[in-house]
Amino acid sequence: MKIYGNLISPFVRMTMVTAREVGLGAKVEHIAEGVNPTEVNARLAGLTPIGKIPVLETDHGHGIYDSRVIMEYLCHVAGNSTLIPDDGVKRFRVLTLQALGQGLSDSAVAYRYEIAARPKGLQWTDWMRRTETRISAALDDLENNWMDTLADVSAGSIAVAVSLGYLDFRLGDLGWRNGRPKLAAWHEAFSKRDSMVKTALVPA
Ligand SMILES: N[C@@H](CCC(=O)N[C@@H](CS)C(=O)NCC(=O)O)C(=O)O
Repeated sequence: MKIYGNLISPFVRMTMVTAREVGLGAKVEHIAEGVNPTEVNARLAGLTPIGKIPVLETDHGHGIYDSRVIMEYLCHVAGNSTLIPDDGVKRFRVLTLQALGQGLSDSAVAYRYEIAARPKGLQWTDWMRRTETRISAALDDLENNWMDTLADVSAGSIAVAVSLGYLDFRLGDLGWRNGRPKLAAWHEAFSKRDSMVKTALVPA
């Protein structure tokens, strides 16, 4: 199977970390593929009409997206039931933590597009301020309410760890660690996992 997309995309990196965590690192071929929000990527068009990365191409040639579904697919193929637990209470805590981590990346990527891609005269400052408060609220929630669930390696903790790495890479000025010592310490420890080290972003 193949996963298309650049590791700078937090969503792509989440799937590549997951592949390694479930023991499929050697079975997944990573194909670096960039996307531009204003252009169609013809190489991805046959796999996804949405045109976002990541996309997984199965050995049967089917496209699977988005990152949440790819993460679940990788767990399914590997027969792994720890990253997305079966047990009801744990399962929905983990899935909600995953949604929180991915929501953080959604906001951070959109904010980055606003700064780096949108023509200066069209930037929407009220939206940017609202997005900053959304990111801040997500980080506070992680610090105050999720440390117990983050203690387990799961689809949720992967999504959060990768999103925090993306904030470091693209939005370092936000200073996400300030006032969030538990989250900062957790991220430092999680980032030492082999799956994170092998997919780490190298500053340009
Ligand atoms: N919900 C999607 C989001 C994926 C996404 O936003 N990917 C970005 C790169 S980080 C993208 O492909 N952007 C191109 C575009 O918006 O056209 C997922 O979880 O996979």
